[in-house]
Amino acid sequence: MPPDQFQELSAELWRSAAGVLDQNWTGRYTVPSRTLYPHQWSWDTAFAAIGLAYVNPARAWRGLRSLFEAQWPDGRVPHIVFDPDIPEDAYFPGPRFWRVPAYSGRAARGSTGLVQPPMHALAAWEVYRHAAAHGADAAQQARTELGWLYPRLVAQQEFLGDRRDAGGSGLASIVHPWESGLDNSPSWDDALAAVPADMRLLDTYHRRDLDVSDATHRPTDSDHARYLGLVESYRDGGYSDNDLALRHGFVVECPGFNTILATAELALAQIAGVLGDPAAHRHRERAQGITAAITHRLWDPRTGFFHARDVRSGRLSPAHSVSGLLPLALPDLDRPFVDALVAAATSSRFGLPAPGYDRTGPAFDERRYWRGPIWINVNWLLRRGLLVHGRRAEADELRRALLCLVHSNGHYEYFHPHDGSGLGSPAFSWTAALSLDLLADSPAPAYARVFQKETQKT
Ligand code: 2M8
Repeated sequence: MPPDQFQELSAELWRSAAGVLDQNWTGRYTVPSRTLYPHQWSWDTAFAAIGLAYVNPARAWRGLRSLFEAQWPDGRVPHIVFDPDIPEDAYFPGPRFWRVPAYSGRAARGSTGLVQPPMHALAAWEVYRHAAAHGADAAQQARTELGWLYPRLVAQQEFLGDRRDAGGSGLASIVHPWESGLDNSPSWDDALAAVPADMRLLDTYHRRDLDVSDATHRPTDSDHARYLGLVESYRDGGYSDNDLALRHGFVVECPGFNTILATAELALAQIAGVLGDPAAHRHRERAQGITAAITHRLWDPRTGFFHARDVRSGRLSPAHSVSGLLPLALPDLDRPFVDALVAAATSSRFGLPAPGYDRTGPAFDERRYWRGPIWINVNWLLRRGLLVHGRRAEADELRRALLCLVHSNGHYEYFHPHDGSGLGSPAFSWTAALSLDLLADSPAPAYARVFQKETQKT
């Protein structure tokens, strides 16, 4: 595309992306989508903040604060925080199903008891980093908000690194596919096969998602029954993480989730530096430890790829999912792994922008979400990974492809892996937010460069 045409595309996309974020702002946080997801979602809030950093940093901070106000005393940050003004039947499973006590005093909102990938430290760092461009008051606010968030972000990491280390391997386990953020990925199929699908749950409860979206895009009824059964089991055990591998039906180490856990430690190292907390080196060491555990536990030398591990059976999932490409975002990943991931990302299995799952795999489904379509957030993480490892040309190409995809098709939740047409919700916040960051062409993350320099020194 000629440069002036790309400039025009950029200006249009900037306006429409800012418009989507505006439209999805509730006054306290950004909803992922007005139609399908009318509450506050955890990692969506982080992605929204990364885009709001350019157009409205005060909203970015407000959203993060609003989410962390619902943090549990044990440090977990809930995957959904419910809006008490939204009717119970607007989203299922709603607060009545989860039966979680509200933890935030007078402003209390109910929540789920699950988590999502801890993207928030990285988001907070990004918002902080851009604050000075908005003037002295914004810079001052950024410093204050960072100070408020830091201990809460540390508590979130400690919950995941400690309470959720069900395999004793130094990795956090997820206890539900919803915790991965890649909900319906074929990566969970093997582990889910051992979970009974109690179809009676679907007679008792109404699937609200099917009222507002196409059933061929959403999880099947039997998968949904398994999801509900897993929530009931975790809920009825008081959301306790004791003896998870013995008591709970789904305990899995996901490469994408743990990559984000490690990058959060790197962002915390940067934040600690700004706040004068001497713990910065401990965060870096934790990131190194998680990186080592990912390569030790989740790499399969036979496939040359990272796979999810079922902690209960000990088996690696055979699926090649985009989450297996995400360790590319780890600055401390050894060169042979980096080369293998770049080769996989550009191979016929994926191709950039990468679909959520192997194009040649038996479970590939062009429309069903997380089983084939292209998502902007995981590709945004892949671009960062390419930048972290100095793959500038591939990163630039991916950036342009993502921007053209969104510009031609709209700010959809996900995109058809062949023709790029928009699927799912049409005005989706993280697609808009990350488009703003891609347009701004943010360079390789500062934490990665510092981290690389320091490890070279030692
Ligand atoms: C999707 O997940 C929710 C459950 O959390 C759903 O399907 O109802 C996923 O794409 C997840 O990653 C995302 O955070 C959420 C809201 O956008 O939607």
